[in-house]
Amino acid sequence: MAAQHTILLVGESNVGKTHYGAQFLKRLMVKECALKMSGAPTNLEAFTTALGCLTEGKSTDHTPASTYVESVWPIVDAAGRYAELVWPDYGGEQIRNLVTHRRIPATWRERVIGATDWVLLIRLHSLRSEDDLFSRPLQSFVATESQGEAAAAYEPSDQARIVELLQMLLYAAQYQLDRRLPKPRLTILLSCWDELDTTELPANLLASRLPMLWSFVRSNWISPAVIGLSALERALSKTDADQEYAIRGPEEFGYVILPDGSKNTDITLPIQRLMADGV
Ligand SMILES: Nc1nc2c(ncn2[C@@H]2O[C@H](COP(=O)(O)OP(=O)(O)OP(=O)(O)O)[C@@H](O)[C@H]2O)c(=O)[nH]1
Ligand SMILES: [Mg+2]
Repeated sequence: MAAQHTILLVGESNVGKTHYGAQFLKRLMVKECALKMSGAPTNLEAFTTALGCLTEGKSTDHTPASTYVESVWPIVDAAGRYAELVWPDYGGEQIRNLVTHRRIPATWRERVIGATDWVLLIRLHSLRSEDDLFSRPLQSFVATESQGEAAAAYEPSDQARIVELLQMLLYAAQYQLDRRLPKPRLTILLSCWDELDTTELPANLLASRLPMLWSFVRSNWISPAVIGLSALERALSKTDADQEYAIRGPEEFGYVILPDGSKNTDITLPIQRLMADGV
């Protein structure tokens, strides 16, 4: 029986889920990459608009909040391992709502339980870097508390929200947290890497920018992978076509920064690694 890799692709709105899906699919269809399409993919509608826009050198729209679709891509890796990759596309608000409403709808619970691998997309550039006890004098915290309204206005920091999200997903899937988890494997993709303008290793950057999240991840997973992802390589506009894109084709753009810091234009590698490690 073919291994089924159902990816729990988790990312809030605007992190790059749709563009990564479309670029990944395009690579599978036309390019030399570690993974090859080995049959007819189904349910491509989710990505056809995005593919059309990218071919013209434009970026595509935000996915409607209520949309949830899964596309199934039969793939083989270089060693001949076959898998069905189940790749979702959905409006990222659904992820934000899990945490805000502190409730996991049955549909999402099933997805969490059914997933073989978790891939979390984080766009560091659009996260707020918070003041905390280490960057602000203690008095300022006392001052806020005494204002009385602080409790009502309280909003968790971005990294606290992501930790909360992971805790909710782990709880929904009923994983025991008394020891570190080998499965589901966790891959963190730092998306839109081109915006960050850094030469740091992905894991080091995550550790320095979101230390609490990194500490949570490391204490709960045996070998989390942190990979930089630039699915587009550069910012695209929705209206002004990027000529180079249109001429060379979107598959000529995009790269990943692997955990050891090496850059590779094969954006299918984060998923190829999951297949190589076995199910
Ligand atoms: N610079 C840069 N921008 C990117 C990259 N990938 C995506 N973007 C931009 O980031 C924005 C969000 O990308 P989407 O793929 O629509 O994000 P999403 O996660 O699908 O968002 P929702 O559909 O709202 O859940 C778009 O304006 C993209 O053009 C990248 O690799 N580099
Ligand atoms: Mg989208």
